[in-house]
Amino acid sequence: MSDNLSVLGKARAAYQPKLPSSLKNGALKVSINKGTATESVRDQEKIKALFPNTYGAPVVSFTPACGCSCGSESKAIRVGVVLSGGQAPGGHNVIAGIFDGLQSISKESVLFGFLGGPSGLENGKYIQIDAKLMDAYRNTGGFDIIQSGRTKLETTEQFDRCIKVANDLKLDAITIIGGDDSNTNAAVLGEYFQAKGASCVVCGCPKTIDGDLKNEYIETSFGFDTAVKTYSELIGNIMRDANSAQKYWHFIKLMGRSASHIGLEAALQTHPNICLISEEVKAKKMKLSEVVQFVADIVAERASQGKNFGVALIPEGLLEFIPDVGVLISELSEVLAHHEKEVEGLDTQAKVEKLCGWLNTESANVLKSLPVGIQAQLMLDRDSHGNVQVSLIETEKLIIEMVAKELKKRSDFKGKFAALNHFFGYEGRCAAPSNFDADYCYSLGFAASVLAFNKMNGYMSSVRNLTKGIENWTAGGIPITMMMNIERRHGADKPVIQKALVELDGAPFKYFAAHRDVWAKTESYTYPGPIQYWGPSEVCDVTNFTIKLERGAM
Ligand code: FBP
Repeated sequence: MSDNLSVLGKARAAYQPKLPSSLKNGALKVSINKGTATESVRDQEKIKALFPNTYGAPVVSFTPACGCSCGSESKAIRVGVVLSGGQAPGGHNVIAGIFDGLQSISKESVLFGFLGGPSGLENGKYIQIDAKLMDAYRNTGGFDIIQSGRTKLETTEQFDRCIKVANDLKLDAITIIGGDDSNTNAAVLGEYFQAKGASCVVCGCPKTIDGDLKNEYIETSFGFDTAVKTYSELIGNIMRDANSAQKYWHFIKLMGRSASHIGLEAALQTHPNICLISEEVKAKKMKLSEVVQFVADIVAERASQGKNFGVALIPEGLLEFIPDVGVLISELSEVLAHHEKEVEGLDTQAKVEKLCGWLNTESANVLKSLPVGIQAQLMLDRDSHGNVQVSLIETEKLIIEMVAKELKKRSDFKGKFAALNHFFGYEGRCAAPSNFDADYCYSLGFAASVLAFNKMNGYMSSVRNLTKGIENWTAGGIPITMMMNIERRHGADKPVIQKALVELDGAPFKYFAAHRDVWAKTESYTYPGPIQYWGPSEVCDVTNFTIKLERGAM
């Protein structure tokens, strides 16, 4: 056992995650049931042309095989695992699930962990994960067992290097544990491997605290549950402080690069006075000034009741969803991709001047209207997948600044507006997984070992029926191409997994919308407290509002 485990960590290490019945008897005792051929969610012809070998594969579900002693041990298999993208609670348990699944196939099976994300795979940097190492990380948060990274695998040179590594290590399968971009990587790599006749298959596993990698078959991405519970604990603590001192407004930016699932779930758990939902802002075509008016109205209304305090939740991706700012960001991404060298080394003001020459007039005006700090943040390098790095944009400060200005203009505003800003993101990504995430991740990993053993190329591990009790969870695999569409990235059309944004006609948003006016005016705050790992099941095994409302379980 690792020396750096706390008292809680040591006790937690002994937790045995639960498995759905189809996986309980080991990876060999699984029957694979195939559905019919599938299609991608959009752009079918284009995706089919890009994935001629893996497109159209059926959804598969696992059921328990016969209980006799046949198939109790098989030939050992060799698997490599990659942790990719942002950390999410439960990653170590996915690896534990793969490890135990491989052991159930043969005690001689080998699991390699590629170091530092996809670059470890490309460059052949790996360690062998043995039982001792695995035991030191069971039920812990973080990705530190092999670390993570955001390298995008996209060139044939990179793919060929991956094939060489897979061949050198005699791998039967590679499992990429990641979000939408990383699983896109998995699908592209799997397609290339098959086209080149490589015997190794590539599978994926749905990770991201953002909660935006979900669909009919992927009910939630792992890590969302724990991360939001962690943020909600902190938000609840801040609410109690706000309600005790009654002198500050707290503006809290919450992670979630695009979708507002984290903000929405945190709102359902804590009942803030304000929670902006990016998808609604976009649907209502609200300008930045209108968003500011909306927030200022609530601040003013509370002040008129003598309440110069409150809590507002701001989704990290908000700016991209405000139509005029969103257009500016995508134009900027395009322009920066094509004129990188020309603006290199310039200071913010000079850069803005130069870039405005290539932007449309409206976008140029929006850029010029923003504070210098935000301008600089919007022009920062995109990540390797072409996304603007929203965690580096201080939207919460921008909103505070603009609301303060707006209130100053209002002659009837007699209150005080003292605002503090917070950003909760990295605080939640490596928390010790909740019981739900510990079990879910372990099951996803175990299911991934079944996909690997059965050579199911281009599949994502899937565990469903998550609100029905683990005995009713169903495991299987989903062809990744089924989730894809074509999007503009780095100034080019690319196949990517379609992000699941907050649905405004979905049950979680409707519940929020039905309550937010009361929450705005009152202190209906709820204080979720810390995640509980032991105790009554209704306290420690609860999932979250989003999945329960989406699945009709409350
Ligand atoms: P993934 O999509 O890779 O899971 O990462 C999500 C996320 O946590 C976002 O919420 C956040 O915007 C981003 O990662 C931050 O990235 P980085 O860790 O590179 O700063």
